[in-house]
Amino acid sequence: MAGAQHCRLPDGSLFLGFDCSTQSLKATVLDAGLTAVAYDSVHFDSDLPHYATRGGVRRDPADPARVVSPALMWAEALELLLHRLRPRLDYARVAAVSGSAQQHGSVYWKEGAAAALASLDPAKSLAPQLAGALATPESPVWMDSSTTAQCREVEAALGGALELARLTGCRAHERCTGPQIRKMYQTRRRVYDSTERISLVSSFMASLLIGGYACIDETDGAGMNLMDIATRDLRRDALEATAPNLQDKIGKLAPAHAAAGTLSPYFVQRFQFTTNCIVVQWSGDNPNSLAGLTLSDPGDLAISLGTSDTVFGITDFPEPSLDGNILPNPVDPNTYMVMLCYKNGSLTREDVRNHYAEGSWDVFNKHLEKTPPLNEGKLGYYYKEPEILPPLPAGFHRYGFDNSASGSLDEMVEHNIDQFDPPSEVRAIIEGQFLSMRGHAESCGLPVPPKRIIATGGASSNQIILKIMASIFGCPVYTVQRPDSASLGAALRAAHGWLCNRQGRFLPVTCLHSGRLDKTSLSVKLAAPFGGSEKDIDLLKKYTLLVKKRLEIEQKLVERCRTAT
Ligand code: XUL
Repeated sequence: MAGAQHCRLPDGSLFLGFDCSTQSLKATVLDAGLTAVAYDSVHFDSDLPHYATRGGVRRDPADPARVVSPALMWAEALELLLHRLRPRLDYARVAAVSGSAQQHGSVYWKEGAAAALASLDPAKSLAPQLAGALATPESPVWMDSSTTAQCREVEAALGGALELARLTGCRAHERCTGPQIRKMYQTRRRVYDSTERISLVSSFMASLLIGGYACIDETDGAGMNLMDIATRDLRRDALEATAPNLQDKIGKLAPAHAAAGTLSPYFVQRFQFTTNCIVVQWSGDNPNSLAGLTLSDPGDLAISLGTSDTVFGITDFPEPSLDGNILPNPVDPNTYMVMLCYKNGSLTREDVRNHYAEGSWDVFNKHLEKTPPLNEGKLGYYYKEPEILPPLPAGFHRYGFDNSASGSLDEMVEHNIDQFDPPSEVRAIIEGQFLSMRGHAESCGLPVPPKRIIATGGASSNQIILKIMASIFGCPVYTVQRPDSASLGAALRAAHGWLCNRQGRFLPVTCLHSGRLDKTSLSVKLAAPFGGSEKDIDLLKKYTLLVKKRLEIEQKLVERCRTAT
């Protein structure tokens, strides 16, 4: 057992966690008692307008499936955020820094970049010094869906989609880094050949902080289709199926709790950190959320409502599936996280709000309140972006049922509807998203009904949405004190990594808060109970039927799309 003494963080120390998400860079600072003492953010579109992003990304007008972000924007945001926090934060007290980043995105460092990273001048701004260090200024990000051909090639080379999922944790999805790298190799050979190192967004940010190439961590590494999910080493067959000479460009992988290095002289001198401040491996945003939500029981389900919506839980025995992604747990090397990812999250909810609720969340909520559960048999599929789960092109599909109250799946016959009345549109997107999550969570082995859901992300502050979630999943819904669990998780991981580094061995993350979680900023609170009355159970049964119907229709849409292409 880890003695309490081993688990103590030094009095007065601080732990800084970043989250480089699609639309912003955020930071949360925890003190030694795990209380959040500072928070700030940089919004890419509005704070850094010279990068001309919308929602943090740029779309190629000639090919809307291609979605990229300028990597230098993330570097500039890092520096700006450190300036913003400075008046409230004594950087000399920061013992460790870690971070979270959108998963899958890839940054291509040009030959000679390692030297540029190691010799940054603290008298000058960061981003301009790195302008010449990238083989391409634009990084493909997780929203990119332009690599279908490469996905099929990688799957075919490794024995098919399910076999690839068994070997690497997930089938080839367009956003996965391996297929993205393959496309770079096939279509921009010069960029690929002049690349000395490929970072994920997470390891790119860690590299900036240590002034040298940081390893990709094993958890975010699982989103590449290149790592063996059992051994956590790069797979030679997957590397060869992706692009030549790839192993050296990816480098070694490291556990998420490991130290990537110490903070580089650039940050020490520019912001007065101490020279022994360590940088703990950065990881993906979903794994960091898992840490920030303190998920520890396989009966817990987390739902993150952000730019992407994700659903995840912990398992000891991961089952490969075509729907879900399997990743090593970032704070427990013995367990895994299983995750579903939807591309149509907050931006699509906002789109429906703009069209059917006068652009106002108040009106959106009123619509939710005045429409009955089950939406009088109206079911909607809203894909503003090409969807990942199920793989479908952009488009909205609406159905009504001739016999929705019959209680039998066969008797529920759907018919197309062009448009619902505005309140029903609003209920249809919210119910539809949760019905889909419930159905797909079940099919990849996540607990349904869960013991409890912990909700996070922007929309988790909406009580009415959480009530609907509780009714559809049949369990209570909890929230954390702040919706940004990813940067909170990163700050917690900074503390965890610091402790493991200090002790020279792995210690369970729970030893940081054992018996006193309620007194920390990581505590959860009940936001929407599940009543369990006869009425609630009856409604749950009806939702159960609707989940099946929804997946059945979804399958038909996928088939129709497959035969059309
Ligand atoms: C997960 C995924 C998204 C991004 C969003 O596989 O692609 O959730 O991590 O930042």
